[in-house]
Formats: sequence, structure tokens, C-alpha cells
Amino acid sequence: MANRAEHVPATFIAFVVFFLSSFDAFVKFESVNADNVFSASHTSTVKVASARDLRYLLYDVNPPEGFNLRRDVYIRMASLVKTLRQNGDDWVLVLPPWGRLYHWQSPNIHQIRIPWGEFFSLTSLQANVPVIEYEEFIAENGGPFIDQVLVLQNYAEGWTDGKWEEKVDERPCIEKFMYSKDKQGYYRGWFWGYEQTRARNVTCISAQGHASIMAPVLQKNITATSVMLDRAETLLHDHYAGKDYWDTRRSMVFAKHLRLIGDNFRAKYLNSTDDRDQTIYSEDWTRQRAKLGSAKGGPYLGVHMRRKDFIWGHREDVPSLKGAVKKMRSLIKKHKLEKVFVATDADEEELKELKKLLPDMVRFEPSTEDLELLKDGGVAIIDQWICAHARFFIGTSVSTFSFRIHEEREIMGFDPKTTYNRFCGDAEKECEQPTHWKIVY
Ligand SMILES: Nc1nc2c(ncn2[C@@H]2O[C@H](COP(=O)(O)OP(=O)(O)O)[C@@H](O)[C@H]2O)c(=O)[nH]1
Ligand SMILES: *[C@@H]1O[C@H](CO)[C@@H](O)[C@H](O)[C@H]1NC(C)=O
Ligand SMILES: *[C@@H]1O[C@H](CO)[C@@H](O)[C@H](O)[C@H]1NC(C)=O
Ligand SMILES: *[C@@H]1O[C@H](CO)[C@@H](O)[C@H](O)[C@H]1NC(C)=O
Ligand SMILES: [Mg+2]
Repeated sequence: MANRAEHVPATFIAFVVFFLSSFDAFVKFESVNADNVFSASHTSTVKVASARDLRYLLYDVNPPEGFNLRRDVYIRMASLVKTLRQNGDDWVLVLPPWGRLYHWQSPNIHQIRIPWGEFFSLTSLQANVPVIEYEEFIAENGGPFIDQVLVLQNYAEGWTDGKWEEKVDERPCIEKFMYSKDKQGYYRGWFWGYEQTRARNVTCISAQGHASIMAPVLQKNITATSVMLDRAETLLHDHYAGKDYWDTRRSMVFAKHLRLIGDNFRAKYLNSTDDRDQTIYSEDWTRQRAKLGSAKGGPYLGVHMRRKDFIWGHREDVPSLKGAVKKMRSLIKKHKLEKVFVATDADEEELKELKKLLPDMVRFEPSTEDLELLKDGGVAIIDQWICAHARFFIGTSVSTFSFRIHEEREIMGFDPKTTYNRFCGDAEKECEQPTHWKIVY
């Protein structure tokens, strides 16, 4: 009997989505009030607070970039906002709505202008740095206007003398300009699918360095209230895998309804529960501090097998389906696992072949109704969540989708040996395994 998953009932998902979104709104409302109460009752902080102007940092990422690199860019922007807040105004990070992602190809479902709250817990994000959804920004700002857009780019001349140095300068735009002026003189652009949004000014900036090199520019050169950094991926991490990186990463808690669906699936099809598997997750990320090696994980092999554009270029670090299945079978045997859960973006044809090679694999396959509610992003998160709870995980070489699973497992306290594994290409000679990045608390 094949361990094929049946559909998660849509009514259940609808219930959870409804319940949790109203719950989140409630919690948020409360915390906003609590903040007001806090400042009102501490008159000494009121002066400081009112001396700081409220300013908004918006950002966007190069259109072809996928969901999981975008999550990485969020970490860089959160870091910049922390720097800005340390010495200056009261900056708030505006969350760029999700949508029009290349990999979100499910037909006939609406996948633009998706707020972050559908995928992540906003209260968790807010415990790290002040963030608001884009629609909240429109409301607070009195309309869909962004004062200043800075399109980030590299230097036309590259590194001069092959020497790396941090620098930032206003420069002519190098690439095709993605904004156009309307009759009123405003700039129109993609703006996450919000057609009414327009910018008062757009200029190009060559930037080479860490995210916080933008801080002096935003503090000294620009006085506008709302500033958007387009092509924000141009900036590097301030301190990759340092404390600040991990604080932000840990705050990126998946939305509760997605975690619940993943947990129900684990219980039903993979004999996996948090108590037995020692994967207790604290609702409050600031209190989660699992010891390395404390998590056991469910009795299954978690697999992330990236295909599509990863196989089109015939990369030598990505295996054939046959090669991957052979590796899975050997891991199941070696670690005495009961089942194998496979997350993949393989196309129909490859899926058919995979089912033939590995008839007993378990997959999360939402019905059309579920997909409408969860969207491709929600399904990807559930796949990641289930992989993150496996006793042993193996992913795909240099896939940010796999990297985010590594981090999730690190947060839960898995033994690194069970996490930092990847498939090797069939003929790959030196198959270097992923790096272990330890959490800095
Ligand atoms: N549901 C699901 N989607 C996947 C999986 N692998 C890739 N995808 C989709 O393809 C995209 C891959 O892009 P990205 O997130 O940038 O990761 P990367 O390209 O592997 O580094 C994901 O965001 C998903 O939309 C998978 O195992 N499950
Ligand atoms: C910011 O202002 C300083 C001082 O006026 C100037 O030298 C610098 O070029 C400006 N930087 C940018 C990116 O506009
Ligand atoms: C647009 O922004 C640039 C950079 O801040 C500035 O130099 C320029 O004067 C602005 N243009 C207008 C019309 O405000
Ligand atoms: C589930 O796991 C438990 C303990 O790990 C085991 O005793 C039990 O037999 C398993 N159940 C099934 C249905 O495999
Ligand atoms: Mg990608």
C-alpha cells in the first residue's frame, strides 16, 4: 500500500486560516496599544520618541529571484533598519508584498499582493524590528506614494584595480530603467502589483558593500519620509551568520496555520509528533534555545530535491532521479527509517518517473481548493516545515530552499550531521557538503 497522502480537508484549512488571521490581528492590536501605554507612562521616553521622525524603508528584489533568496534579503534589510534606528530616526520596515514569482506557476490562482502575514507570523517579526504590511503603510502614509526610490546597482567599472572597497555614489542608471513618468510627473513601476502606487522621485545609486553602508545616505543625503531601495539584493549581509543575522532569522516564524497543517500531516502520514520527536517549538522565538543534538525528529527521511532550472543547465552537482533514489534508499536503510518524505519542484513527467522508482514516497499534495488558500508559497513552506522535522535530512546543492530548511533544523536543535547533507551529482568528483552555521544567541 503506497503511503500517498490524501488531501488535507479544505474546510479545516479555511477554519485555521480564519481563526489565526483574526487572532493575529487581535494580538497585534494589543501590542500596538501596549506600546502606546508604555511610552505614555514613561514621560522621559516620550521626548526622545517625539524627537525622532517616523520614516519608512521599503524595498524590492530583482524580479527573477525566488522566495527563499527574498527571505535572505529581508534579513539584510532588517539589519539596515536596526542600524538606522540606533542613531537617528524612528525607521519602520515596510514588508514588500509577495507575488509574481517565477516559480509560483499554479494556474488560475491569484498570487500577487500577498501580505507577509499569510506566510509569516507578524508578531514574531515585530519582536525583532518594527515592520508593517504595505497596505498599512498606504493607510499611515495617506496614500500610495513613495517619496524616493533608489535603484541600487553595481559600479559600471567593476572593482577598480581589482581592489574591493565599500562605497556608494549616485550614478547614471546602468540597466534598463524600470520606471516611467506619468502625466502628473510621478513615476510608475511594478510596485508589487499596486497600480495606484507611484513614486515622487527615482534615482540610481551604485553601491558596493554591506547593507549598512546605506545608513549614512538615508540619514544625511535624503530627508524624504519614505524611501524604497529597489534591487536590494545588491547589498550584502552586514554580518552573515552573526547574532543579528540569527535574531532576524529566528524571528521569521512561519504563519501558524501553515505550521499546524504541516504538524497534522506529520502526525497522520509520518508518525511524527513534537513530544515524541523532541521538536518542541516555542511560540515566542526569543525563548527558543534548543541544545544542539536535542531534537530527534520523526522516523522519516526528509528530502528536498530541486529540479526544474537546476537540471536544465545539466549541472554536475545535481543527480539524476535514479541517482537520487539510490541515495535515499541507502539513507533509509542506514538510519533505520520508516518512511521518506519528498519535497520537490519536479515537473509532471519527472514526478511520474519518480513515483515509479520510489512508489512508497510520501508527498504533501494539496487539492485545488487547498492550493487556492495556501498558494504556492504556503505549500512550499509546509514542505519545508515537514523536511525540517525529519530525523535525517538531505537537500540539493546550493539551493536556498534547502538552506532555509537547514536553518529551521538548527533552530530546533538537530545534530548537524542529520542536517547539512546534500545529494551529489552522479559523476561529481568532490562532493563538498553544506557548511554548518551555528546559531549565535
Ligand atoms: N512546494 C515546493 N516548492 C518548491 C520546492 N522546491 C522548489 N520549489 C519552488 O521553487 C522555488 C525555488 O526558488 P528559491 O526559493 O529561490 O530556491 P532556490 O532557487 O532553490 O535557491 C521555491 O520558492 C518554490 O516556489 C519544493 O520542494 N516544494
Ligand atoms: C551624500 O552627501 C555627501 C556630502 O554632501 C556627498 O559627498 C555624497 O556624494 C552624497 N552621497 C550620495 C550617495 O548621494
Ligand atoms: C531626486 O532625488 C535626487 C537624489 O536624492 C535629488 O538629487 C534630486 O534633486 C531629486 N529630484 C527632484 C525633482 O526632487
Ligand atoms: C510510531 O512510532 C512509535 C514510536 O516511535 C512506534 O512505537 C509505533 O509503532 C509507530 N506507529 C506506526 C503506525 O508505525
Ligand atoms: Mg532561486
